[in-house]
Amino acid sequence: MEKLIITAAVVGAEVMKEAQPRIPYTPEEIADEVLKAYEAGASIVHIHARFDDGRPTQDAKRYQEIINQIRQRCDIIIQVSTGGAVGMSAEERLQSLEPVPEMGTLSAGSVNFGDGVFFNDPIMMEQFARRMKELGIRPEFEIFEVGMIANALRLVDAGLVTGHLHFDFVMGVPGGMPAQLPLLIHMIDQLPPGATWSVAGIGRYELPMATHAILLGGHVRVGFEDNIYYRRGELAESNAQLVARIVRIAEELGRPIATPAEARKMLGIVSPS
Ligand code: KMH
Ligand code: ZN
Repeated sequence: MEKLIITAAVVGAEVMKEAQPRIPYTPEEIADEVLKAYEAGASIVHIHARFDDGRPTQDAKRYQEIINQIRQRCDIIIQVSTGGAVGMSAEERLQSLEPVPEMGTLSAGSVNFGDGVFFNDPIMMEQFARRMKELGIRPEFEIFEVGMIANALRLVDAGLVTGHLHFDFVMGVPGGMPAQLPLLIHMIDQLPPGATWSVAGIGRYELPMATHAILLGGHVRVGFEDNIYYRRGELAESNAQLVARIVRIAEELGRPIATPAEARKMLGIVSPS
């Protein structure tokens, strides 16, 4: 089977230090956490920027600082969030693309998200796809609901996303699709030939969904953005601890781990930023 790409989502927009004291906020904290996840086996890092006090921001300079810090430490593939936090405008969210990272997320539709709505109407999706195409950034489609695969493929049909297609199924967000194996299999069936996919299971669903993905030939995302626990009632020590567990399971199940260079080839990413 294909080598396994592990994405470490080391910091999202929602979890605060009050809930997980080890979540990184500053560029230095984020880059240190990324290095540990890379050393544990992650080949992609998915990042959100935070102010020093933990508030989420999509400020281009802040992303540039984080990218610079990561680049001083390792050659992991850097994927920025264009989702930001619920309630941010498209213009605000698009700023994270300005440092021209290798990858960016492209959320393929609107979805209830906790108590709010994560808004991505067709005009916004086109805007995000167009900007990533202009800058040569490889999108990762974020799929929170089954129908979003068709939304993503509409962008492909319109010529706004070209080249290799990569999908991330986010399963278990309160308001989005549940983390259930039959749903995952149904979604895999909808993908065009040659597309790659990963699963981000939220909370307690992270580990079982990751294990399903390893067995089904997909890829895996883990990290504090999605899950702060190692097991029930026990906070994870680091993002690296969550990555290391996936590496051990994958090795037992016969999936060697992709290096960043190998992942770049698999995802059609031409050159590091
Ligand atoms: N924070 C969520 C509202 C992404 O990174 O692109 C959106 C999100 C998706 O996390
Ligand atoms: Zn995110």
